[in-house]
Amino acid sequence: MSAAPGARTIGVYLAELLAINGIDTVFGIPGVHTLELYRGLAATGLRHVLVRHEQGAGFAADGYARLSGRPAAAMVISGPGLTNILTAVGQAYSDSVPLLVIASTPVRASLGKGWGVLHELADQRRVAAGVFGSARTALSADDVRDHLRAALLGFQSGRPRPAYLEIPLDLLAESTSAIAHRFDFDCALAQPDPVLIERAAARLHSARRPLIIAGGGARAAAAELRALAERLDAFVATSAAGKGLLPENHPLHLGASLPYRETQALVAAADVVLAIGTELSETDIYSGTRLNIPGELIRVDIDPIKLTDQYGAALALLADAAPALRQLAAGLPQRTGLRPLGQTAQTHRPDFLHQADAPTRARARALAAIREALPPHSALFTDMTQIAYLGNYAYPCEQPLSWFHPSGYGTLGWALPAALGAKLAAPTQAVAALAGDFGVQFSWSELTTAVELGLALPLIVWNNQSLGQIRDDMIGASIPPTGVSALNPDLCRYAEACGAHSRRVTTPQGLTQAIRQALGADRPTLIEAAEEDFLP
Ligand SMILES: Cc1ncc(C[n+]2csc(CCOP(=O)(O)OP(=O)(O)O)c2C)c(N)n1
Ligand SMILES: [Mg+2]
Repeated sequence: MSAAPGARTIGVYLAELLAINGIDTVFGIPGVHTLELYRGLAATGLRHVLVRHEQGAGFAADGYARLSGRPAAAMVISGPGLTNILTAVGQAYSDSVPLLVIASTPVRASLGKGWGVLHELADQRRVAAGVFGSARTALSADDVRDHLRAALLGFQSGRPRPAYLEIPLDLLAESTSAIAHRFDFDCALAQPDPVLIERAAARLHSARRPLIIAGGGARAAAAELRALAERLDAFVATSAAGKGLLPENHPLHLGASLPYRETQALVAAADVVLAIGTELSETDIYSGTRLNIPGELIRVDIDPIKLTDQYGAALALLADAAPALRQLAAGLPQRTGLRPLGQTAQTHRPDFLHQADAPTRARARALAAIREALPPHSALFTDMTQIAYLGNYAYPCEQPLSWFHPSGYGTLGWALPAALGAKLAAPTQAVAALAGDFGVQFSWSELTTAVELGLALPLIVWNNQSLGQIRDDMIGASIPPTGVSALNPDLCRYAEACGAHSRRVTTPQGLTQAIRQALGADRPTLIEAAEEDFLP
């Protein structure tokens, strides 16, 4: 019997749908359960990046999407492929990243039966549903199309969250004559209500000490934010995800300084606070307590949940940041003279070096050396390490998308694979990674992936020979330091064994120079900087 015209497997159809709908890169590791997905990748010519662990696939797709704004996909096998990628999904969820994960499942007949088939989970979709923003199972070719449509368009129609699609492996091998189409979708995010805009503008206009807090949700609205702040003459503080929304030296910019008491005092003294595209979460404040906002709180967010959370807003605008900021500014006359005592934000900036201990000064010197080496239009991906916690505030940024940190979920091992994915998305841009000596080992098998791809990627490792933050926390809590020092392998020799370049630097100048050289190299370079060498 001859096949129907246009017949090919559902696995091929799925790849066609991805390609025609703008996915150009898929990170993954194939297995016997995903063979039919790989038939599709081969048929469409979609770029596949073989990583060394599924967590690396998720982190890389995350970095790709964060820097480019375009969703990327990861493909994993049933069972362990899915569970391995879940940490990366948790990170993407908390930082609102459009990450698409496609997984196989065992054959339909076995699902939920507990037969013990290869890669079996008792309920795979439920495992995913607890971590992803959405989790769907396709049971037909039409399901594949509809679920992919929902996942990809969902990234545009609201707050992006990672999306999961699973397809039984026997379905992937079935034939279909369905034709892959582009999902037509013209969608504007929620526009603010004009009556509420007017009320919010009136409140901001009459405020004596207005203050703006902006987060990652305002990433695409830097110009609008600046215009409104200047119109109001209001100080702006950002979360770490909002770094660079205003140029570092703008006279109204307090920087990403919410965790510091100087800025918290200004927030407490403000009579109206406008919080825009920010969760105001524990990891934005990082001082163990809730931000004290006694003034009137106006919130702008595309996620309705944020408008009714623990920071009850007096006035809530369910809206995309850019139009809300634009319309607020349009309703306001130019105000001046509202700044406390007529001073610029610089005079209120937390002075993180004042009375800082020697290790903090060492980290500040290294951060300055990294900043010196990277051009303004560059992207630094950072891990959970003390130098990055300082950099969340102290690393100066002139534009958004310069500094990236695994803020909410806070997982170790994110920086290197995320930078790898970002470099693939923006090959001509300077991209670098910064990790601690312990965290880098979580995912440094992806260094070989970067070598294979010939990526000019500096991987800066801040070596304090310990799980430094946890050690300091234990000491601070009078707990005898336990489990906080580990034997490191020779970091540079490890990099060389992977086929990467390596450098050990001992001065800020050496660090700057090594990063510059690494940015022009034919492959990644691990640059080791020991904290003890940078002490003042
Ligand atoms: C997956 C995961 N496990 C554990 C932790 C807890 N944790 C946070 S920082 C840290 C120490 C990391 O050490 P290192 O990478 O050397 O950075 P340092 O604090 O020394 O700068 C640990 C274990 C975490 N954030 N993520
Ligand atoms: Mg360390």
